[in-house]
Amino acid sequence: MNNPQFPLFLSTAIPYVNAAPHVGHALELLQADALCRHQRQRGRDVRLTGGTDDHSLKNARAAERLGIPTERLVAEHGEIFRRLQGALGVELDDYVHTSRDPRHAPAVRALWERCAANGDLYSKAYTGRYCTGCEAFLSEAELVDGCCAVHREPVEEVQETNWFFRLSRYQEPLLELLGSGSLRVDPRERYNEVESFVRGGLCDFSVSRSRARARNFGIGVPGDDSQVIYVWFDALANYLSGLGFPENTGELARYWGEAPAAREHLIGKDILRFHAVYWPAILLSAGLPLPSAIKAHGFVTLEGNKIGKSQGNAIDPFELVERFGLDAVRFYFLRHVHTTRDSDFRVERLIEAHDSELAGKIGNLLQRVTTLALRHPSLALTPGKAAPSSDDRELEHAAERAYTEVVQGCDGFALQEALASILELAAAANRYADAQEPWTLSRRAKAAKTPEAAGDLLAQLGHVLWRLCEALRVTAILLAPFLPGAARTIIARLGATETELTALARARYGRGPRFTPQAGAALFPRLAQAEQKAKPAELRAGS
Ligand code: ME8
Repeated sequence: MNNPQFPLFLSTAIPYVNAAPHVGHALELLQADALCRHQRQRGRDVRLTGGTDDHSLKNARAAERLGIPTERLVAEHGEIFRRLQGALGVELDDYVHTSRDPRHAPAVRALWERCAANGDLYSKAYTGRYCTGCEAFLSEAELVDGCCAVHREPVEEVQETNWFFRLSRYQEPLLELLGSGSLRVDPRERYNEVESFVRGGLCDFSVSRSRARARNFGIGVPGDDSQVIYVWFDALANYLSGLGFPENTGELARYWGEAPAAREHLIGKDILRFHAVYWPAILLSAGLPLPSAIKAHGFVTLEGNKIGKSQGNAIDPFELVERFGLDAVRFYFLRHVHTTRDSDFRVERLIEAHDSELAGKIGNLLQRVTTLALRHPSLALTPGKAAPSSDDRELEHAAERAYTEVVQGCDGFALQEALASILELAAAANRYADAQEPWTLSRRAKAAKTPEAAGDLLAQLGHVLWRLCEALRVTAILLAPFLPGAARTIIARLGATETELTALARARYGRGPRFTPQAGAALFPRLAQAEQKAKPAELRAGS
């Protein structure tokens, strides 16, 4: 349901806070932020949410290792996760810390009670193999030499009486939802994975744990004080608790009610089953509306291995922003980390991409155009009266193509392609400048012998510069969801107003205002040179 008339609820996953955030968490926030900003440019009412997943065993164990109360660990780490959005220039509308937000526990209990009332919860004695990394029991088929295939750690045998959720009841309804497209899963390969998992038969799963195993940290099972609610049942409910469930709030009705709205979860591919199978089944049981789409991104890897909090290979996103600046970091993760496939993190690539693509194609063009325009302060930048030349038309087509492809890239969850199209527009503008040689027009106009000759050359120069400013204006609007700061700078340097950036419809070539270019520092100062001065040894080692 991608109708811009309907509100869009988009959530990020809520991370465990057993250690500091890494670039995988940054990737997810950046993708969500870019998607939401793009939708807002299309006039959409969007709510973007995040939070922290506090009641996990791994949080409790991390606190034990540090010798501090779990409450303190989740509060301290939770604040670091919360700060990450600001550092990345991400704007979330809501943030739920599951152990501290007063809205959360009542929502989890209400959800539980609805499932219980529907006859889907029952208690049984059970023996299973639990992976704390996944926070899930694993089947025999999911183990490799007794270890979790993802975390490569031995699983623990657990014998307990737990509450179970009757997932087995929901195989047919889930297949129907998936097959009909009411529950979309992107990309296609992830859809296939979910579909074949559901088709293979669904087993009931444990939705509680003993208080002892949970280190007494969690939300109590209603009516059974010996158990706390399983961390995934608890965490998934954050999507509702932030909207005020079970209270009948306006926000709940707007974003998660019966009225048409898109309800989308952006997650990593490792937690697909929880979102595309368990969560819809819980909602079906509770008689609540379902998500309409699950978008699964790939992993950021280091030398082929998933970057993880406890893998010893974490890369600190705060440090990256500090060292390379926000534009470079946002650009790298949205353009050079594939949206849905795994991508290896390489700092050399980040530097090179910033310098050759952002600085080389967009920054350089902006500098050339504004500098030249400022040499002729009284020159009006206006499109000429003559019919557009074939070069003019080519540039216009490049702008139209970029517009279409940005929309396709965002709708198709291929953000790297949207950004590639914007760069292609900048490349077309550079080709146009090279062909029209406005600097030669400027020189010849200044050296012209007669006012008429100078006038013709200046009119031609005004026309070429207007076309280049227009291409930069369209570039800025299309770029705004990805690099909001850089987009604002481009618009300011063109002497246009920031409201240009608020509506995607403004990104049609030819609708530009009167430009009055302004002087300013280089938009994307080259990183390679700065790095060579700051950290020569490190750069050499990596290059
Ligand atoms: O799974 N690359 O928390 P989490 C890309 N609490 N994304 C990555 C990544 C990487 N290397 N590592 C992690 C949880 N992520 C649960 C979520 S939601 C109700 C509960 C992504 O801290 C991961 O795929 O392990 C997930 O989407 C998010 O970061 C939080 O992961």
